[in-house]
Amino acid sequence: MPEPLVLTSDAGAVRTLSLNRPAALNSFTTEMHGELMAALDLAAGDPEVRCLVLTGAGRAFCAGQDLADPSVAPDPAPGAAPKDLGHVISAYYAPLVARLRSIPVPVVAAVNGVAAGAGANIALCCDLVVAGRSASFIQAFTRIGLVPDTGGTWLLPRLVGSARALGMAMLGDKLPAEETARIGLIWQCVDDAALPETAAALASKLAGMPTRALVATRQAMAAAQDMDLDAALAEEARIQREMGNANDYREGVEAFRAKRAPVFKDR
Ligand code: T3D
Repeated sequence: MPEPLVLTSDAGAVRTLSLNRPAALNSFTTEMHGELMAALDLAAGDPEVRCLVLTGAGRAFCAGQDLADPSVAPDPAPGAAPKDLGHVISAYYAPLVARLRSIPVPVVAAVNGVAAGAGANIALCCDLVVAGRSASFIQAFTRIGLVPDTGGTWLLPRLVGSARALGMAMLGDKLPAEETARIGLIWQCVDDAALPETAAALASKLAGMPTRALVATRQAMAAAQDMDLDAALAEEARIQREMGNANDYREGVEAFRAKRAPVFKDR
């Protein structure tokens, strides 16, 4: 049996998915895309899973596209036809971003080492990003003549403003995790040794929270970026009406009034 390219482990209601091609810094092949999507679909459909952690096996989080993949890398033969990278993005990376942004549970990225190219933007697509101090983020695209993909053009200016987004994307420099936390690109930078327990604690906390409200918060904040204030206020009213009809709201208020811990169950 070949080694799985995505490892799955459960601890209570938290499922951890680890990208598992450490010799190539967990860079993406089509097979790894397939295994990751299947694992995300399984988690989305499993009512016992209330939070996901995405991380990498070995010393890296993910180095983006596997540049040794012959179906993607340019053929050095003179006159060889160029590969259709648009297809690679539309068939693999765009659906992965859409899945991560719509999955019905919160997602924590535990960035354990370098996150480059699509690997960086996959981490940044997650709801909370926590990184070990030795980790780094590289918008590696321009280094090889490409533009940011995997949601980078949308995410980066929203996370850190267009001046920093353009600097990161055009220069392609390695940003240490500590600096990314300082500029608000990620949620938190912790000592390497503390990363697993920090990510687990964050995920466990999120797993005990009202899942539906967390996911609606992700969606509402993303949608509001393209709205004026009046539209955002109207959207908040629409979503809050939905939340008000859910069991978790009743449970949250009852628990508050009874001075006990709430037990949220909606998903
Ligand atoms: O289809 C398309 O191309 C469109 C989609 C694009 C999406 C993208 O993600 S484009 C960006 C692709 N990624 C990169 O350009 C990053 C390439 N990697 C690096 O720049 C460096 O490896 C790192 C900065 C990430 C880490 O550097 P370092 O010094 O810590 O490690 P290393 O020695 O460079 O790499 C270790 C091994 O991993 C090495 O293999 P070896 O020599 O030990 O057998 C290296 O070749 C391999 N590796 C690292 N990144 C990739 C990779 N192999 C294939 N693809 C990679 N992306």
